[in-house]
Order: sequence, then structure tokens, then C-alpha cells
Amino acid sequence: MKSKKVTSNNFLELLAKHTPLLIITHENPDGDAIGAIFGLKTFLNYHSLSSTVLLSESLPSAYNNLINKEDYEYLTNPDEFSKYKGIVVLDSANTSRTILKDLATTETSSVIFNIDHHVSNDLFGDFNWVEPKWSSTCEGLVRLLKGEQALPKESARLFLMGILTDTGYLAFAAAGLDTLEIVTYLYKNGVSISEIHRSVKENMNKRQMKLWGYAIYNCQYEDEYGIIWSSIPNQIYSTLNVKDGDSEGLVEFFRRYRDCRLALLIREVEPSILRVSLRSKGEVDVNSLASIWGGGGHPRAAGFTISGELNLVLKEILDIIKGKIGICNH
Ligand SMILES: [Mn+2]
Repeated sequence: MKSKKVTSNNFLELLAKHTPLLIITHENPDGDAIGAIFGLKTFLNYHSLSSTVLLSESLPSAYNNLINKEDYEYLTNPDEFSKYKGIVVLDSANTSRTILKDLATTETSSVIFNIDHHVSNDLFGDFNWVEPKWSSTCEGLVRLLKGEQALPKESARLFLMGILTDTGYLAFAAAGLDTLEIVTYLYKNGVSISEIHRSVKENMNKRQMKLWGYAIYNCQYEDEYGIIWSSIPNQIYSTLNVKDGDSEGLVEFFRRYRDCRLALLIREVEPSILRVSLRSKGEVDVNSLASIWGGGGHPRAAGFTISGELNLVLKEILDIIKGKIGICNH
């Protein structure tokens, strides 16, 4: 596939040439993905450019306060793609976790715009803006859009939400001075960090509290290797009536363990469908570990999906990871 690296000054001009636009992101979208699709949609609305956000699943309830129901549609018919001149894919390292997965990109006449910050991004777009130095896709979008075009306050709020959720409210190493400069710019647009923290982070429901409690109570330590892990069988998902997105932020919690080099959370989101999330404090590169199973992400935050029997797969994964990272040298 032909790929072009494009500079920022023609980003909006290029999008404007390819309306109506379709805006999509990866399945099980996190705060950055949600902030990116709706921040861009709100921006395009404000500048009278036609676009549609298409989702394949309902959004985690934590984000309800920030999103308008009129701003998205659910995917009903995959042939719908053909009516869009451009498809903007946000925060996705490849198309396998998006609604484009069943569609060979060569079969669509739509132009694909790939905007992302995953180091594992495979540059699937016709145009690619992929920069692992961005703390978040939302930070990247602000960089691409800020300039002479006005940034509406609603977009600023959504982009700031994405930056904050992807950086642990600016506490993670990915949030450097460049990120703080963008945050300051958004702050000057009238949006507040504490308001976003209250509406997204301090918004867990009782079922989520129980899910987190279950995973934390049952966590296990492999102290020789500096690994802390927990697993959530599918039965817990049905008993507590929780969804995939209800554990967002949970694996980061395990990184709080003093002697953690690597935190692993394995969730059986559907019978025999296992989502594995990996986090590290920096010494271990979890992106390269996740790539063993076809996943990816960032050096300190990555994941992959695998199928099989939970405990068997978990043991296999832990054995391979232990072999790769070795024992702690303390
Ligand atoms: Mn992201």
C-alpha cells in the first residue's frame, strides 16, 4: 500500500478535500480514542465540514457527560463505507481492531487517514500522521489542528480529556514539556483539568467498584521477576453485569505495587476470548512483549487479544514473559 508522511500544515486542507468523512477508532475505545473521535467531529462540525462517527459498540458510561448522542451512529451495514470520500482512523496501530478489519483497504476507493501515536503503528493509511512522541492521539490532533483555525471549547475539552486519560492525568512519563505546552493551550481555551477528573475519573459505578475489588483482591505476585498479575474470568463479567470498558485504568493500579516491574491483567471478556494488558515502570519494554502475540502499543503500556482456556493461556504467557525479562537483579 502506498503510504505518505505528510506535514501538518496541509492536514485540515486535505481532510476538507475528502468530505464527507467517516471517523472511526479501535474497539473497546479508551479515553484517548473517545476524545479523539469526538474532538475531531466537533471541530469539523464547527468548521462546517461533513463527517460521521461510526461505532461498533456502546461507549463506557464514564464518558456520557462529555458526548452528545447526536454525534455518533452505530455500524449497521459495512457497505456504508463506500459513501465516504475519506476515512479517518484514530488511535489505532492497525486496522485489525477497527471496523475496517474485514475490508481490505485496497478494495475501498475512500482515502484513509491514519492519525496515531503507537510505536507499533503499521502505517496502513494513504496518509499517515504517526508520532510515538505524542503522549496521546488527542495531543497529536491538537498539534495538527491548532493554527489559524479556531478550536471550539467543546473540542478543547474532549482533546484535553484524551490527553489526561492517556497520561494518568499527566503523571506518566509520556507527558513531557511538549504535552504540558499543549495542555496549557487547551486550558487557555477555557477547559479545566479538575472538571474532567471529576466527570470521568470520579465516576465509577458500584459494579465497576466490585470488578476492581475482585481483581485487586485476587492479584498474585511473582516477586523474583517483579511481576504482579490478576485475571478476571468471564463468569465475573456476567455475574457483575460489567463490560469490557469497565476495567479501564485497573491495570495501571497494579503498577502502584512497590516492587512491580511488569503488571499484567488478563480478562476473559467473552468465553475463551482473552484480553491481556501489560504495563511497566519503564525498564521492561511491554510493546515488544505484546508483539510476540501479535499485539502492540507503547513501551510502558501495551496489550493483545488471544483465545483459549484462561488458566492455560495465562501460564503460557507468564512463562514466556519470565523467560524474556529474567529475574530481578536486587
Ligand atoms: Mn492513545
